[in-house]
Amino acid sequence: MNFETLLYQQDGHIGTLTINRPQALNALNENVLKELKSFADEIKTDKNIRVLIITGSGDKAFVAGADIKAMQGMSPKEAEDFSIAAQNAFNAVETLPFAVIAAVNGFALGGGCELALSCDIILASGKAKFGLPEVTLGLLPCFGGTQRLPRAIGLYKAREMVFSGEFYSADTCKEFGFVNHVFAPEDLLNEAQKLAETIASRGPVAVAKAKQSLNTGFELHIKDGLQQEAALFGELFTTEDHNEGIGAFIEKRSPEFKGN
Ligand code: CO8
Repeated sequence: MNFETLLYQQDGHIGTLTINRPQALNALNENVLKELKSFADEIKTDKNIRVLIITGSGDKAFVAGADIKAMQGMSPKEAEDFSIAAQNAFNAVETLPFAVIAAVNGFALGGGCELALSCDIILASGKAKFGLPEVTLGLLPCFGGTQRLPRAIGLYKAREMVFSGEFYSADTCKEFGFVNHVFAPEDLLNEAQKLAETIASRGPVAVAKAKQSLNTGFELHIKDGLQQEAALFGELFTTEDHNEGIGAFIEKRSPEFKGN
């Protein structure tokens, strides 16, 4: 995979994607969004990948938002299209059929915070800062922030973050409930890798279907969510992995999941 604004490295079942525009604090321009969407479309069928870690290049930023310089002079139609392109890219990340961990190594502002919110698990460095400062620019969060943030932390805290445009520490965001864990900056990637290894050792189809049940079930009436959960559970009984998992437990050994 060859991209201008993204770096990708794969080690066994774990991929690491780095948003790589450090000169602009990894801000998301049209090219990054296009490449992110192509990347997600390309890896979604790769059965070898079990976990993706997303991080930012350099030690200052995860992603400092949409590229403000590129937004200058946009027409209303271009702005709407830009928003839709970003939403499409983030939807593609959110629906990847394996776990995606955001390793937030610095500023996660605007589109950067929204990118993290499209990941399954958010780990942050103690020096990370999160925020949706769009209103400070006379704009609103339009890469999914007004939708994913209240679903993650509730409307009241989301309104405070969106209306104030303030930056929040990683610890505060952990209290708010959308940051899973906060680590010393030098430990962040190792901790992300450790969690990724744990998840990668589990049944990959089970993780994929659990993700589907959690993410799509969250939007459904509980009755329909439960029905979907039961159906997905049934589907797992068509996999070799479920025989391996149950067999390994009975034989008192570690399972070796193949992903089918
Ligand atoms: N876009 C473009 N360039 C950026 C961005 C950005 N979001 N953030 C930083 N940069 C650039 C700076 O311009 C600077 O470049 P240069 O050296 O050429 O001047 C370089 O990165 C380093 O940044 P700073 O010198 O500002 O670094 P500081 O440490 O002083 O400050 C901050 C770091 C606090 C992160 C500061 O850079 C900042 O406030 N950045 C903007 C954060 C922000 O407002 N993000 C939200 C953007 S809006 C958004 O994401 C969604 C809106 C979607 C609308 C789309 C509709 C079309």
